Amino acid sequence: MLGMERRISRIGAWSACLLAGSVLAIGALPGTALANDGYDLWLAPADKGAAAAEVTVIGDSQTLQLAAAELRRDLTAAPLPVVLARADAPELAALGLPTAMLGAEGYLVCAATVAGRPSLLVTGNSDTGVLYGAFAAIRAQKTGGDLAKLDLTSTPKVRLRVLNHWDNLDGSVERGYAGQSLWDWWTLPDFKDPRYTDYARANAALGINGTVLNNVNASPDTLSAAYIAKAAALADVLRPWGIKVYLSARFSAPIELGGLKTADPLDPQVQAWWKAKSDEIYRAIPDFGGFLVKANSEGQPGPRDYHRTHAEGANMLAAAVAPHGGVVMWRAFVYAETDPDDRAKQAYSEFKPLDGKFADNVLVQVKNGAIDFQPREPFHPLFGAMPKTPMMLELQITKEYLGFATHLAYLGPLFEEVLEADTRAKGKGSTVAKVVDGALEGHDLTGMAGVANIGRDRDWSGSTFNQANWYAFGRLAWDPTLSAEALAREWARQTFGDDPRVVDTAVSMMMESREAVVDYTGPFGLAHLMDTGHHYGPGPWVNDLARPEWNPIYYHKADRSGIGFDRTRTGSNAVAQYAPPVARMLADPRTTPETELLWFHHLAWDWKMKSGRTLWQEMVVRYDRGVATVAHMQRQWDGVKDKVDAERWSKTATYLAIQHNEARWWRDASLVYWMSVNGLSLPEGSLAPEHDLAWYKAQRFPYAPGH
Ligand code: GCV
Repeated sequence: MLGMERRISRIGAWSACLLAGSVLAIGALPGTALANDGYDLWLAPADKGAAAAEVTVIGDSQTLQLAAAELRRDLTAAPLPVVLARADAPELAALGLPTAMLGAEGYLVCAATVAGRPSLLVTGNSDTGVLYGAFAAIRAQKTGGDLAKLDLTSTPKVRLRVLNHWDNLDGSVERGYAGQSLWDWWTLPDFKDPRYTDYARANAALGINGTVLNNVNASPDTLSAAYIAKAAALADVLRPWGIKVYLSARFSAPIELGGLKTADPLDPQVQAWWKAKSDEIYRAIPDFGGFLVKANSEGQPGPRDYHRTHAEGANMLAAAVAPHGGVVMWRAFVYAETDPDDRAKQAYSEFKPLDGKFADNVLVQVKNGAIDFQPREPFHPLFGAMPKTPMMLELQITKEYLGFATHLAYLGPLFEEVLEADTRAKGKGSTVAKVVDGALEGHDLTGMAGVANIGRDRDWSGSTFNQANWYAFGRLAWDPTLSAEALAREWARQTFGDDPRVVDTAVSMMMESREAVVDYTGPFGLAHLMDTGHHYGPGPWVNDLARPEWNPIYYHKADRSGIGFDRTRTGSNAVAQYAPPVARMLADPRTTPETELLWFHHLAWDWKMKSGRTLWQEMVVRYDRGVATVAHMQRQWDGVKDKVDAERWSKTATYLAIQHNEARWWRDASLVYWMSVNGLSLPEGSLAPEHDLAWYKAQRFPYAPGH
């Protein structure tokens, strides 16, 4: 096994204004032969040879000037001079533009006569809205839009579009695979690395408007005066780009930092400590967004330590930030050995009864699935189950369970799958997207969080294609109804240029990549089969960890007679946590989607699949398909060697080779283990696993990143 040893190692449909003018030539992206380290992300500068746009700014703000600079650099051959102005500028009054419906952050880009001059107008109700409009115009041009016909109107569907950095104060990043933390806490607040500005630009281009700077497994020191000053320095850099800073708060900080004897949320001294701490933060960061909290999960302190509820804990913090307009994002990722029956049920059991008990400025932040960011999970049953509470969706952009930075896995389809899932909470069409964007229950406070895959690597995300996952998250947070495939195409054009062969190839690879990972790591709803701690590589045999729900055997329950977790009435009855039509569908293996079969059912190895094959035969087919898809991606990438700069092409090719080896490793290790349990042999013609089970069990990865 080669690679392994080496590394033991929407735009609103309404048209706002009429466009006049001639058809434009679209500026081609630069030639692709030169080395490219991927630093530019989706902001590759426009062709230097093309005429830069003439840009006029009406109004005076740093944000408007930044928007103008973006357009001057990256919009080329504009048919009209570009005018940037907030909608309340007197020069726009006579135009009667329908800007009221843009809200606080939306934008409008269209042809208009401004101060007697035909112009391409970029406007919005805030400076940030104008900035988003500028980026939208550039994106439209780079993705083949005709500037002469540009008529863009868009308003974000989700209010808080937030990256969650799991970055520690020592510079390490939990589950980070792109180098050390971007934040150089040591040299902050004095030195503001220019990368902080580039980070802000990249996010603003997508509409991301918040960042939680530190790990949810938070150090209390984050809230010390010294670190508040460092966070304030970052906030100063990010502010002009429309990005607010948030902090993860350790629930026991009043004890560790404040010297109190308790962190009981009902204790007046504790409440006073958090209020004073919040006041202190807001003095340094007047637009501080608020707190993110992981409580009573994986050893973190929380209100349950004091026999208080999550709502009592969250509301205490919410009261501290409310006078300043802050919010609390309270995570529902909770599990403990105290609820042994089914880890997948615990968040619902603890949170559902609290619906209606949270303060107005609290969002409950829920992972896409009930376990933990597995390559495929059914949507979390809390979506649609807490109508009185704003439910924030948490997605993982960093690929903890999908091959770290080395495996190519475009997560757009995973994100789309959960957003499109129908909770049936209020009848058909009650999608997770509608829960999250507030449409289903009329919530105004809405949010989406993505666990960042950003580090100090030159290419930011550890590989070129990983950048697409950051991109897709940001764009979906703006509009959860966008299509994963359209976003892949958008990203590929901005990343690789206009050549249709390269773009089509990249999109094709991306769109098959996630399902490949599902196939080779565990098909049909199998989950949590990875090795311990670092979560890299297979470990379906692991059965000796202290807590039952840490062991893969807890999740697959394979024995001689069958495999899968019975979550129906005869098992944990987790299906009952879903709305009745969904619960009915999932209660019967014949109506459960095959993609989630073993998540909900324990089935015999000879269960007849829709294909006519037995479950065991079909599992082998899927493992093989996963490996074959990676080989297909390799062939496709080989086909564009002459069309992509050598630097990005080679790194991607090498990573695909690693992925191919490791897909084979996952397949072989899994099959050899399943055979040791079920006593079956491989269907005729199947490749025998390369090693015996003992060999796979003996592999150790003490220096795997991100752990
Ligand atoms: C930040 C999983 C990860 C942990 C992570 C946790 C969480 O358990 O392995 O690293 O901790 O999820 O989301 O809090």
